[in-house]
Amino acid sequence: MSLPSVAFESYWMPFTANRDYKKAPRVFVGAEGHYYRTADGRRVYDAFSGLWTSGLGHCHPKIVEAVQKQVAELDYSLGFQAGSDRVFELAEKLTAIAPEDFNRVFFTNSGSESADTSLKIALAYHRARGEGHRTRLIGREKGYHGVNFGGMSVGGMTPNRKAFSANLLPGVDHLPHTWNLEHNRFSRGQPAWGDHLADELERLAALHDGSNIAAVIVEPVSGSAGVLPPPVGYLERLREICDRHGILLIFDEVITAFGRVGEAFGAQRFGVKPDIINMAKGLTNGVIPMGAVMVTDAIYQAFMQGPEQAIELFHGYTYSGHPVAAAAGVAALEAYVEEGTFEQARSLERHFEESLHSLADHPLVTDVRNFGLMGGVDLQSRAGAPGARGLEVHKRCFWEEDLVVRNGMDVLQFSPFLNSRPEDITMTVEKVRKVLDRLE
Ligand code: PXG
Ligand code: PLP
Repeated sequence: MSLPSVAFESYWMPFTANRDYKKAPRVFVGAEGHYYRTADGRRVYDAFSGLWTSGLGHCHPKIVEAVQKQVAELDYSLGFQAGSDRVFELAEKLTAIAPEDFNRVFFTNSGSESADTSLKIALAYHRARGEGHRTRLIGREKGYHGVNFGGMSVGGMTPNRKAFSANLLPGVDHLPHTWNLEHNRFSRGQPAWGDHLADELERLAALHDGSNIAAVIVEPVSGSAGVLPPPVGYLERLREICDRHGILLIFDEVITAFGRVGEAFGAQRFGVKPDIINMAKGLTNGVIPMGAVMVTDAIYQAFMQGPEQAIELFHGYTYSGHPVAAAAGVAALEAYVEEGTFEQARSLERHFEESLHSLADHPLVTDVRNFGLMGGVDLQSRAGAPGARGLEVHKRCFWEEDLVVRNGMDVLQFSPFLNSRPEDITMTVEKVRKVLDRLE
C-alpha cells in the first residue's frame, strides 16, 4: 500500500521537527489493540501506548461503542448552567475510585487546561477564605504541566520556556529536580537518595514567608522529563511542609493516574494525599480529549458561599464536560474495573523493571529509571547534537523494527499497555537493543 494521496506541508505539527519529519512521514491510518496500522500497510507495535494515553489498547470495543452511541444521541450539550446526564455519571464514577475526600470534579479538555485550572482554583480558594495574599506558586525543575501560560510557568522544561522567558507568570519559584547520576544512577523504582530536596520548600517558605505561598504543583513521578520517580520519603516531606504552612499540594497525575503506577491514582500508590489532583490522558483512554481537576470537599466548600444564584468560579471551557468525551470516560472507567486493569499493570511491574534494566550494560546507555509501568532510558548524546541520537532510535524502531518508541531528546520513554503480556515487553526491549547495536 502506498502513502495516502495527501500533501504533508499544510499541517504544522506539534512538538515535531517538521522539516525532518516531512522528508519521510510516519503516518498511521488505523489502530487495533496494541498495534497501529501505517500508511504503507505495516502493523507497528505501540510501545508508548499512544502518548501515555491508551493503557487499555487502541479502539477498545466498549469505548468505541459508547462513543458511537453517545454521538448519535446527544452530540453536544451546553455546559454552563446546564449539563448532560453523561457528565454527572462520569463525575460520580470518578470520585468512587478517588482517594478519600476527593468528591468534586471540574472537567477540562487536556492536561494543559487541567494545570491552569488547578492553579486558578488554588488562588481563588485562598482568596475565598480571606487569604488573598497567598499568590506565590511553586513548581519544580524538569516538571511538565503542559504548554499553556500557567502550566508552562510552573513547569521546568527549559526548551518549552525558552522563547517565552519574559512572559512567564510572575511570583513563581521552582524546587530542584531529583535526578542525580552520582547518587541514583540505574536506580530501580524510587531512589533511596534525595528526600532532603523537598526541604527546599521549607527554604522558600522561610524566604517569602509561607503565608504568601498558594500552592505547590508536582508530578508524583515526573514523566516528560524522562521518568524521574520521587526519592523515598520525598512526597511525604512535601506534604508535611505544605501542612505546616497552609500551602495546597497539587499532584499533576496526567500520566500517573488510571493504572500507570498500579492504582487508580499515584496518590494512592504513594500513600500521600494532595489537595488537588489533575488528570487527562487515561481518563478516556485517549479516545476523546478530556481532562479533569478533582478536589477535596474542603476546597469545594470554601467556594460555596454568598448568594446561591451567584456563580462561584468564573472559569470553564466551551467543551468542559463534553458528553461524547464523558461517554468515553464512563466506558473507560468501567473497563478498568471489569478487566482488572490496574491489578494487571501492577503484576507486570517486576518484569518491566528487569527488562528495561537489562539495557544498562549497553555502551550507549547512561541511565535507566522506572516506576510502575513508566520507564526512561538515557542515551549518550551525540557530540554537538543533543536529541539527534534519540530521534534516530525513534525513526529506526519505526522503519526497521515496526515499533513505536518515543524519545524526548536523548531519553527513550516507555509506556507499555497496562494489559501487555510479559512477552510484549521482552520483545520491545529486544528490538530496542538491536537498534542500539546498529547505531554508530
Ligand atoms: N501534565 C502532565 C504531568 C503531563 O504529562 C500535561 C500536563 C499536558 O497535557 P496535554 O493533554 O495538554 O498535552 C502532560 C502531558 C512525553 C509527553 O513525551 C508527555 C506529555 C505531553 C507531551 C509529551 O512524555 N504529557
Ligand atoms: N476565543 C473566543 C473568541 C471565544 O468565543 C471562546 C469561547 O467562547 C474562546 C476563545 C475560548 O474557547 P474554549 O471555551 O473552547 O476554550
